Amino acid sequence: MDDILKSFSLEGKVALVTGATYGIGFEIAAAYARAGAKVAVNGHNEERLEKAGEEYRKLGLDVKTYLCDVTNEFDVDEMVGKIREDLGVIDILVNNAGMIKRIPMCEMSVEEFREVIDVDLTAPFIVSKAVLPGMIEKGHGKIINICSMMSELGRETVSAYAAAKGGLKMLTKNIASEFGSQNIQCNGIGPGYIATPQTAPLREPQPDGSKHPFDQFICSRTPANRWGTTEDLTGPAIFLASDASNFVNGQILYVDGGILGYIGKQP
Ligand code: NAP
Ligand code: GCO
Repeated sequence: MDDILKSFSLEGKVALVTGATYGIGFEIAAAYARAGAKVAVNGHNEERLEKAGEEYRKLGLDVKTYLCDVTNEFDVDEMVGKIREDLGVIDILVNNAGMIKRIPMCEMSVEEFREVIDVDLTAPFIVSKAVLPGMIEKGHGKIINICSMMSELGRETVSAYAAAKGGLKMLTKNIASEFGSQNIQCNGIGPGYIATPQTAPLREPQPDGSKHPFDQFICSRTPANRWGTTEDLTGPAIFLASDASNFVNGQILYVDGGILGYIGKQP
């Protein structure tokens, strides 16, 4: 029994979580620190990163913060080098940093489309490329890409986001294919609709105090009948970072309260 539980431990592992100043990234980084990992927390806004550092300290968690825009290859390489000096070679990477633009496709400029692709798809390529040599050297590694319902489903107004998250699913499978023989596992987590700042505009109550129509829509599409919490993602994130998942590779683990398995409420 003890051995089984030990296989879920992250004791002594070095983890980098991108975009961990709040939301899903913050919760995963905190969970990794609690599970024994030495955690590098990334963000691209100095003020928010400092504030997040204080939040982690208040929780009694000893993490190190790294300011870097993950779309900039030069800065990412520098950050990964700095983490190596401070904490050691990275064992676990979570590509979590992300953004969304909700704009009808014909009104979206190509610059806006490219910006979303850059953060949500190109950045995971850049950061994975920067950590892979260390993982190969060390003889093992875990890369976890934060995908989405939009890795499988479309919806009005999120063309760039869906294109990026669909691409991220395939980047996940490709990293698994290319580096699996070197004992590196790359998997994705596909969160359902999770209550974070990213989804706050979809949950704001109406002026008359009633639920936002999108909020009602999501609850009705989710067999669990609620939004997910950031805590709902921590168990799966620990599993995919730990030795307990050493033969799991190229998979997307959907943590969605059942959305993808559900045809929808009968009328
Ligand atoms: P969020 O609340 O908007 O947080 C996004 C994080 O990414 C922040 O820490 C932000 O930090 C960081 N970030 C954005 N651009 C960055 C950049 N260029 N370089 C470094 N950091 C950057 O989002 P969330 O809801 O927690 O989502 C986290 C991830 O899960 C995203 O990839 C998102 O697409 C995905 N996801 C979310 C949901 C959901 O329902 N919430 C569902 C499925 C998937 P700073 O702005 O402080 O730098
Ligand atoms: C939206 C949402 C999403 C979710 C998430 C679903 O506008 O539809 O913001 O796309 O955040 O990615 O898994």
